[in-house]
This record gives sequence, structure tokens and C-alpha cells, in this order.
Amino acid sequence: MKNIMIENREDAERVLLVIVHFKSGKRQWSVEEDLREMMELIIACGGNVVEQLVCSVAQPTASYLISETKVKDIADMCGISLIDTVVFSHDLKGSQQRNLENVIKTKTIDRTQLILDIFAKHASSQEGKMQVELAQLQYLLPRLVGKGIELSRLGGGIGTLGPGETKLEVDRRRIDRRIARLKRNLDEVASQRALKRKQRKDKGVPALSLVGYTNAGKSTLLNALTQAGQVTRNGLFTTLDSLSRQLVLPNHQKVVLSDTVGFMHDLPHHLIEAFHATLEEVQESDILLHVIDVTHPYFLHLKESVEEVLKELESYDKAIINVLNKIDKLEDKEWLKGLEKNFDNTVCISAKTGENISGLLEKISGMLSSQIAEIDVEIPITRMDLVNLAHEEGEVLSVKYYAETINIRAAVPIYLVGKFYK
Ligand SMILES: Nc1nc2c(ncn2[C@@H]2O[C@H](COP(=O)(O)OP(=O)(O)OP(=O)(O)O)[C@@H](O)[C@H]2O)c(=O)[nH]1
Ligand SMILES: [Mg+2]
Repeated sequence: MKNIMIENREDAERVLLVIVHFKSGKRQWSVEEDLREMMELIIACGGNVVEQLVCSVAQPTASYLISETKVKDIADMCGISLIDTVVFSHDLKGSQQRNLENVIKTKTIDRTQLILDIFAKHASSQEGKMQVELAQLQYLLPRLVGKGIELSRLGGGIGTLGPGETKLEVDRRRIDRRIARLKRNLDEVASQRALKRKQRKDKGVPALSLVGYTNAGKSTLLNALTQAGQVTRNGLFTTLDSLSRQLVLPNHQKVVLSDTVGFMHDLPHHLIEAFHATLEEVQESDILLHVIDVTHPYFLHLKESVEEVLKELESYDKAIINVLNKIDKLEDKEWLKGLEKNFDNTVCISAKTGENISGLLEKISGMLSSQIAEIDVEIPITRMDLVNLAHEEGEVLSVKYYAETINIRAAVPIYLVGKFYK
């Protein structure tokens, strides 16, 4: 297997990456795919991979996951190459992690902890920080042995991250209380968000969300469409908070477009749970723009992984536009035509150069005009024109006349909803 070249950073922690590959079982990513992504995760966390080892596992062992012989190999490599941290590509049970560290005598972490550390590093808003802390504590809780021991696990990834040293002495009960408080605070944030969404909905403004694998170009596209000034970077999990901006389509229709946290395959369940307030933005959207980096060597697998997360969020049956991004990097664009035929609702763009952004806007307008929304509104008695409009363009469910108002319930094209609420 070829070594993937990465930046040589003298100051970074020296990492030994262990790729665990099961010989049988459910369909999984290839070793090369896992290796590439784990490298990117470790770089995003500020580590430097100086050694890699692939462990083919026929039967996972209860004590170490991998065989005892391999554990001894790892211990030797750690000594020879002055390794600071061993990172496993597969999740480890608390007991496996402890057993490994006892033999290897080096800090050992798994993929989930690595991802949690990146999130901790990138969280900047109050909400983002609370969500990450909640996910970290939930990850930690079943790994606690005894009372307060092993809490050094927090902030024990690459670099010192996490909720912080001051919390290292807290015991299980305090963690439980902290989890309950974080959940309460996050529920409050979620209800504030829900209120804002309702106000938007009442005004008949359709909601669109940018979804996709991390690093696909979602924030770059939000900036191209709305000059939002969202931070973009070549690296994993740059955006953690959802940011919404108004977008006016060429037909003058106003919509709200939200950028949100990137997805990844086998995203730790705690993270999805902790980020539910942010992800509700996706669940409540009328249309999803699935941004796909077509220049990624494994983009079809990444697309499937995003669709898996959307299924988990019960959002896969929404109207989705597949936005094939970064086409400026392609020398040969002919093969894209085949893709466009195979996927539904596809547009090829470059968020960076602005190529075919107009095609994307057209697609959004087209899709909105085919979407129906139910309205239940009171309109002034003088506005019979709206009753006529509902009859002409939609399906009227009921019309009730009062002294000064008319109550109308109808199913109308989504782009007309705003007219009824003005
Ligand atoms: N060449 C090229 N690069 C792009 C394009 N769109 C985005 N990028 C680059 O891809 C990298 C990731 O872009 P982001 O917009 O931060 O990606 P994201 O999907 O928001 O990533 P997360 O927030 O981490 O989920 C950045 O270096 C961008 O400059 C594009 O159309 N062409
Ligand atoms: Mg982003």
C-alpha cells in the first residue's frame, strides 16, 4: 500500500495510525479510503502521522479488538518512533482502550474521540460549544471506571482539547448533572430556533439547507449566493453552526438558505444527537441542496454516506438538488453528462468561480414552483382576488366568510404562500 504524503510538522504530536480492517462482515470502506480520511482527520486535529499500520482482523478480540501480536508490534513501533498518540480507525470499548494503553504505554484514542476533538477545536459559538461538550460527556460516561478516575480521557486526544482541565476532577454524578443542564440549555436554544422558523414559515418564505460531506464546499456556495462571509477552509468540519441568510431568486422570490455542519460516514451517534438543534434546520427545510465535491476520488461513497445520515434524520424523502461542485478543477467535464443523467435533479457548478450558479438558481426556482404547501389564513374581506388565486393555482379545502375576514384553507404552490400572509 502506498504511503500518503502529508505535511511534515515538527511541532505536531507524533501519531501512529492503526487502520483496522475486518476480513468479513458488512460492506465497508477500502483500506485506502479509510487511510485517506483518517489522515485528514488527524491533520485537522493538529497531529502528524509518522507511522501507519494496517491490521486485518478476522475475529475481533474482546480485550484489544486486534490480535495480541499486533498490539506488541504497536508497542515496539511506539518506542522506536517516539510516538505520542496511537489512533485507531475503529471505535474501541473503554476496556479495550485501557488494555491497549497498559501494553502500549502510549495514549491511545479512537476515531470517535478524534472527531470529537476536532469539533471541540472548531466550536466557537455558545451553542456549538455546548453541543460538543454534551457529545464528549456522553462518549465519556460509559468509559468511566470507578469514581472520577479516567477523566483524564477528556482533553486527552491530540493536543489538549475538550471541556478543560478544571472539570477533570468531577465525578460521575456531576457529569450526569452537567449533561442534564446542557440538554436543558440546548432545548431552550432549539425552541428559540423553532420560533424563528415558524415566523419565517408564517411569512411564506421557503427554507433551503446546504447539506453534504464535510469539505464539499457548502460554505463557499453560501458565500457565493449570499455574500454571507462564512469561514471556508480546506479541512474537515470547518463549519459547526448553522448560519441562515436570505437569498432573492431571479424571479424575485425570497428564500432562506442555511449552511450547516458537514456530514461524514459513520458519524458518531452522540454527535448527531447532540447537534439535533442545528440539524433541525435540515429537517424543517423545503429543499435540500446536497453539495458534492466531484473531484474527490471517492465522491460516490461520500454521496451515499450523506444519504445515510439524511435517512437517519428522516429527511431523505425531501426535495433534493444534487449540486456537483468544484467543476473548475476538472480537465475533462464530458463524463459529468453521464452523471447528470444517472442522478435526479443535478446541477454542475463551481462555487469558487461562480460557474453555472445561474443554472442552480433556475433549478431552485423550478423546484419551488412544483412544491405545494398547505395554508390556513385569515385574509381581509376585501381580498376576494386571493380566494380566486387559490382556486386557480391550487386546491381550496375550505373558505369561511366572517364580518371582516375570510378564512381560507388551501394547498397552493409554495412560491405563492407569501402572497396570502402579507
Ligand atoms: N476549486 C474549488 N475549490 C472549492 C470550490 N468550492 C469550495 N472549494 C474549496 O473547498 C474547501 C472547502 O470549502 P468549504 O466551503 O469550507 O467546505 P464546507 O462544505 O463548508 O466544509 P465544512 O464546513 O467543513 O463541512 C475550501 O478550500 C474551498 O476553497 C470550488 O467550486 N472549486
Ligand atoms: Mg463549511
